[in-house]
Formats: sequence, C-alpha cells, structure tokens
Amino acid sequence: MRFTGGDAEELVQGRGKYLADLDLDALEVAFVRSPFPAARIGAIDFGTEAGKVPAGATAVDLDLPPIRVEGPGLTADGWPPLARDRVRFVGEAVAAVWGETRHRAEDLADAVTVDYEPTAGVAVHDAAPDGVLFRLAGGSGDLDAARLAAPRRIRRTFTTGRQTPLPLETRGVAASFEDGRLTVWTSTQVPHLAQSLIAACLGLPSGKVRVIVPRVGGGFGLKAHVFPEEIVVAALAIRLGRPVRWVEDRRENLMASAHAHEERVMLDAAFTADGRVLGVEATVVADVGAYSIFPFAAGLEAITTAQTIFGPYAIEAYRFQASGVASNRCPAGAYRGVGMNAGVHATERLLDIIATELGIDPLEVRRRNAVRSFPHLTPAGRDLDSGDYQGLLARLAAAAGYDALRAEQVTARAEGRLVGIGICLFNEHSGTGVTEYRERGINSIPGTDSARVRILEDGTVEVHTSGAEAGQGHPETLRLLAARELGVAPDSVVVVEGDTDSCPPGSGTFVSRGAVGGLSSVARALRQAAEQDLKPGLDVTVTVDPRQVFPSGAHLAVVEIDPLSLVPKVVRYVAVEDCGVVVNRAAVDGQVRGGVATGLGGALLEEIAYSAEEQIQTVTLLDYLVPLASDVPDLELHHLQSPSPHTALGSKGVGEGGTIGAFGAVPNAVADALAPLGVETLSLPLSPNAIYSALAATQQIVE
Ligand code: SMO
Repeated sequence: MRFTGGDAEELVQGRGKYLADLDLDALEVAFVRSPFPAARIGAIDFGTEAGKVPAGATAVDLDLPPIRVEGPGLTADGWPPLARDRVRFVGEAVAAVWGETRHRAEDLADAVTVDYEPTAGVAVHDAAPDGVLFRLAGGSGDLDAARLAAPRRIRRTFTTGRQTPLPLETRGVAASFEDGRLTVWTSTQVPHLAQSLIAACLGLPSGKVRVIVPRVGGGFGLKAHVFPEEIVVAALAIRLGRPVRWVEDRRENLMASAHAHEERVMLDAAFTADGRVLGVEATVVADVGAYSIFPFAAGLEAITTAQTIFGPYAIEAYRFQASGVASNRCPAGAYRGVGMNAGVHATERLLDIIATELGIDPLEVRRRNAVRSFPHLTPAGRDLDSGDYQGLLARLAAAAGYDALRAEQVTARAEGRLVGIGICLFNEHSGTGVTEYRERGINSIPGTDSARVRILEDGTVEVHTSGAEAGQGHPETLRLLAARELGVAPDSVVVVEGDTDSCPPGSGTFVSRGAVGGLSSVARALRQAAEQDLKPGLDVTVTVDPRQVFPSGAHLAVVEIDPLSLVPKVVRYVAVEDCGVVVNRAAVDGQVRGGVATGLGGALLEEIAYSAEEQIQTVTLLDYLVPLASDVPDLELHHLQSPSPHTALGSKGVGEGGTIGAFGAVPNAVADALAPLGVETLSLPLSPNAIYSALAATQQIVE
C-alpha cells in the first residue's frame, strides 16, 4: 500500500480499503470446521446433487503439505492446511466451500456432512506422546551459592489466562492466479513470510507469488503468523482459475484464529533479609494448543517468559525450564507482549509478596533490586543495552505522588474501602535479529529489516520498507523522518509497505521491531541517499540485522474494588516509559495508550474458556470480555529517554510495553486492595468471579 499522507482522514471518513473492500469479483469461501476437539475423519459429503461437481474441496482434493516449523527442542507433526485424517481442536478447518456470495458459501458449508469418530484420550501428536511439543532449559550463575548468601526462600505458582488478540478487522485473504503468477492480498503483519510459505506449500518459486497487504485493521500479533486459510485460498485461486476470497467472521476469529498467554509460571526465589533477590529458579509451562504455529512455533511464549523473569533486576543466578505442551485447543501464537506478560506478572507479584513478608514498601524493594548500570548481561542471557531503572522508579514516584497515595489509601481502608496501589518495573526485548533467532534455533524468521529509497522523475521520494502497517501509523513516522533527514517537504515523500514486488524482503512487523530494525534501515537508507545526491533515478536498499534492545518502563495503577459486585475498577494509571529516543510522539503515545488498555483487559477481563471436554465456550463478544472505553482510565504518560547504542536513531520500540507493564501493575493493585482480607491472588484474569473464589477460599465475607 502507498501512504501519501492524509491517511488518517481517509480512515475516519470510512474510505480505507480493507481486504473485504477490494473489488476483485471473487468467489467467496467459507470453511467447514470441526465441532469436535479430537476425532478421526471419515467420509466428507458435500451434499451435491448426483452428476454435479461440488463447490468444495477437502484435504485429499488439494493435497497440500502440512505447515511445519522445525528447530531444536521442537517436536510436532505439521499443521495440515485442511485436516486430513484427524481433527485436533474445535474449529479446525476440514473443508472449504465457495459461492458467488458469502451467504451462498455458508449455506453450502451447512450442507456438508463429515463422518467424525471422536477419539478422546489420544495423544494430540503421534510424534510427541507425552504432549510436550517444546522443551528448553537454561540460565547461568551459581544457584547454590546464591541460596547460601540469601537464605530466605519463597515459592509461588502464577497463571495467566488464555486470550486472543481480537483485532477489530478479522483475518482475511484473497488470491488471483493469472499468467502463471499468483497474487495474494492478505491482512498480515508479515508479507514476505506469507510469500515464502505460500510459495513453498504450493510448489511455486517465490518470484511467482506476489503478496499485497491492503489496509489492516489491527494485528496485535495475530497477523504475524501465516495460517492454513491463507494457503488454502491461494490453492483455490489456482484450482478454480478465478479470484477467491475468505473473510473470517467473529465466531471463527474467537474460536479458530490463534490464542495466547495460557501459561503457568512457578518461581522459587532466594532472598536476603533486606529484600535482595539473589537466585531464582523458574518452571514455565505454556499451553500451545493443537499445533506448532508458523513461524514462531511451540516455544514462543514459554521461552519468552523464561527470558523475561526478573528482567530488570540484578539477580546473580537463574535457572529455568520452559516447555510448550499440546492440548486439543486452538493453537497458541503471538499476542501483544507475548510471554513477557506472564514473566512480568509472576516477577512483580512475587516481589510484592516478598515486600509484604519483610515489611518493606513495594517501591523500595524494587529500588534495592533494580539493575544500576548498563550495559548489563543478565543470567537469563539478555544483554541489556541501555536504561535508567532507578530513574524510572523515581519519576514514577514523583509523577504519581506515591507517598500521598499511600496516605490516602490508609484513610480509604479505615472507611472500609477496597483500594489498592500496584507498581511494576519491567523491561522487554524488541527487534530480535538474525543471530538471536538462529541461537534459539528458529530458522523460519529472517530476522532482518530492509528499506529502499527511490527518487522518482518528479522528485517524489519513495521509501519502501519490509515492515507492514497494521494500524500503528508508522508510515507517517517514516514520512516525517524522510522529510527531516533529506530536508524535503513531507508532501513529497511516499511510503510503500506490504508489496513483495517493490518492497525489499525482511521480517515484517512484530516484536516492536519497527523502531529497531525498521527505523534503523530507513534512516541508513536515507543517509546513504543523501550522501549520493538526491537525483531522480537514485535507488538505494539497506538491510539491517538488528540486535535485540530493551525498552523499559515503570507503571502504577490504583484499583478500587466494589464491595458488592467485586468488580475491580482501575481509577488511576501512571506510566513512565523508556523506549529510547521518541521519534514521533503522537504515534508513541498512541501505542502506550492502546497497550495499557490491552494489558488491563488481560489482567482483569479477557479469557477464552473451554469446557472439561475441550469445547470452546467463548465464541461471541458477550462471552469474551474486552475493556470498554469506560473501563480504561485517562493515562498519565511520561517519557524518560535513554538512547539505545544499537539503533540508528536511539529508539527502542514501544508496541508492547504498555501491555507488559499493565500485566504487572494492575494485578498488584488488585492484590493490594484485597490484602487486608488475607487474600493473595496468583491467577489472571482477576474477574469478579476469581475475586469471589479467592475470598471464599479464605472464608471472608464481603458485604
Ligand atoms: S505480539 Mo507482536 O506482533 O510481536
């Protein structure tokens, strides 16, 4: 897509062209999906009159290879684009049907009968009879020595709820095959990954596949995958010789896109009498659902969580075991904050519990443990490039009026009100590059980011990137940057993203890499262009292999729980973010605002529920609760800017920090509100039901 400025007007006037708006004269596809969590598949009958060819296809008809992600620690059968012999989760695609309209396709889907033979109790994957699709152990430092030096021990198990990214625009893909070349329009964060996987699955050279990304109404990690439906729709376009499109409905989106965050984190920490944590042992188990997802695979959340635990704190020894376990549920993938949310939630809750045990203020316990100088190599193997964690805490305390807040809390408690204050210090990794992916055994993600700068005959500066706009607004940031670096008017700059024909190859947009490799590649290409003289015909491409950098932040939430309904309400939220140099303040602030709302939802509301029989219970937005505007307080946002030495502009990425911080601050505030009642909360989301159960367990009656 070409971004020429004025994009915001186009969107607010309803003129943006999303996947469903493209004028393609396409056949519309609907998928027949399994109602069973585990079953063998027998005959599939399209209910077509004798002598007629069914307007539908099965796995046998299309004969596509399974989507497979290989790497160390990973065991799994591949994910067949259409289920062939068995289904492994409710919602798995079994057949595709098509018609002139979606209504017609849905009627055809309803007419299909599938012989299912339910197979409860069978291993999800034959290749992994124990159900473990991923396992990795690691860490460094002398844990025994740390335990000797810090003789107090604490062990707790924390859980985060299963959630789903829920973009406003659901998934969608269209394809057309003409003159031996396939064009795929898809609502994705990863155009080049989609190009290479579609080409590989269809046996085409990647040059014969062009991927175009239209307007995208949110990704949040969901669209950083390449899905079975994208492969099937591409295959159908070739088979039918007509453009074909599928647009996911909300029920499919909740049931069968990708879920995330269902994790259990067991922490065993050794600490001193003055609250210094010296040694940590962690066991992380993530429920990864029925298949290893492309490209991140079954280790994504567990390994990310393991690396994040005690992230900003100067511990001496760390040991972890991380595993991804299969279940008959929708596959798990990336969702804003990924495993960092669970890692920060567990760490920050544990620090508060330690503070309570020792009678130290939660802010003070963080001051005592936070890393003080940079760069700093953590025992989890993260090379922290930059930061000012003491500065973040000091700024947070000042901005929130921390001492006054605590004094007000004393008064509120005396009145019998359930008011809690929660704080969180966190860091996160962003912009993962080639080396880091290869070290983790992930070959399916390039790790690079690229930019191409062209000067056209009329003087227009075109900036093509390997990133993909999903609503973050980064093309506007790139236009402003180009204008600034080249000394030209913003109106003469056009940004092009999401077209594999003209944009240089790269990883796409996820892990907040836009401000790391993304901005670095653009800035370097612009500087090279400026050095070479800005004449028409100039065409410069720069590819960077970014090094992981570490944005950080300190958040504070004030929560009041209604004593009758037990609904927790966030009444105040203060965030101090350090995403390095802020390049476009409006875009950055928007990311933090949305990020905090996402994290608040994760901490208090969002939960995909399954029955004991693995039947999904939450397939409408009446059942899967997301924050409403009235649930999200005005964000008090402050920036502290410690530049990264590893990026061209000193920026560090900001797409996920708001969410990660809220997973720490909000649960701590709820726990603090309930502390006088003797309740220690360990599981998210903290819904009224969860709070009621916690109170019931301690036999507390709240009136
Ligand atoms: S959850 Mo993100 O697109 O790394």
